[in-house]
Amino acid sequence: MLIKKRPDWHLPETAVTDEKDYNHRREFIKKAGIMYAGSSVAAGVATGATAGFPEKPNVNRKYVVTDRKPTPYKYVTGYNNFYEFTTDKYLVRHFANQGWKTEPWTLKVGGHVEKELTLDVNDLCKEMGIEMRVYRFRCVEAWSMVIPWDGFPLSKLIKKAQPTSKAKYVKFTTFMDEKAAPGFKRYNNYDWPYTEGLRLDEANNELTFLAVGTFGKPMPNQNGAPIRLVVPWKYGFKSIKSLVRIDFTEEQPKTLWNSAAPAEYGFYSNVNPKVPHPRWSQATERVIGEGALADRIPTLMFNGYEKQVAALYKGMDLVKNF
Ligand SMILES: Nc1nc2c(c(=O)[nH]1)N[C@H]1C(S)=C(S)[C@@H](COP(=O)(O)O)O[C@H]1N2
Ligand SMILES: [Mo]
Repeated sequence: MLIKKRPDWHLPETAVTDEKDYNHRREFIKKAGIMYAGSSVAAGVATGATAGFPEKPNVNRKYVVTDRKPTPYKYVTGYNNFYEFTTDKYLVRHFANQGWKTEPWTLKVGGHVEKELTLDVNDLCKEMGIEMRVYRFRCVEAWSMVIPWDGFPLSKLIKKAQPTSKAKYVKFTTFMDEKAAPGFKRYNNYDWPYTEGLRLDEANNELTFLAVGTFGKPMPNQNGAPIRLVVPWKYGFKSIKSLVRIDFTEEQPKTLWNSAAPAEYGFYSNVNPKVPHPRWSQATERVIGEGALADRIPTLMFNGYEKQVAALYKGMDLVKNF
């Protein structure tokens, strides 16, 4: 059995799997008789919340990406990080669709709130309404995509939850079911469950999104069904998947990656081309897409969302608070 002490992104960039390996994996998947998701939605791939989706995506034109091509569906749903299942990006789709049930699903909201909430995710979708936003997505491993997400702003749920004056941060927690996902035992050096955190004002920023789908369809399991966070100006690991709890806290919450390697994965983790990862540059990124896995483009400050978020960090030392 493979026991990895360090995740993929602890390897140098050149060690990251290239397109040739992707084709190997496709062969493996075919031979094993596993359905391969092509460029359209594959039959038999489990998804999360199915209620509340509009017939046609309700695109919010305020949040579109005009300077880059959208990433094809097969990469968005076939090249994933979800360590609860496997550290192999090309096989997450396989392991996340072997009976893991993501509907129905309960999300609890607690901590410093007026009243604890226990929410059925389908009911929540209907109540909040679903819109589509296209965001840039930048992984700390220096690759990127452009992804259409379906969901609603986190601020809408925060309003419903009514945090008290003690609430200064928001803590997010992923599901933990050792029977449903092999990663908990295999990578037992991590402090499971996967947790993440934001400052309350970051959580209330207009961009911070709870996604329940992609490409106008309910969220595929491998992308974090049925409900996940999307924080487009931060490195991808902040966009925690398959949420079971959201808690309002007084203190800055502990997070899985910050606990695992505090010198490498800061609490803030804002995309910043000028602050290198200790073992690689963050100045450029590899664009994931057809025949262009090696194309590199410059990385933008706050992943191109400076206008929307710079005010959150006014006067802060962004090197110290990386
Ligand atoms: N629970 C959980 N959430 C997670 C991860 C994970 O391993 N577990 N990986 C993170 C990382 S490193 C990235 S880049 C994104 C990947 O999201 P995607 O597979 O939908 O592109 O999910 C983030 N959220
Ligand atoms: Mo990532």
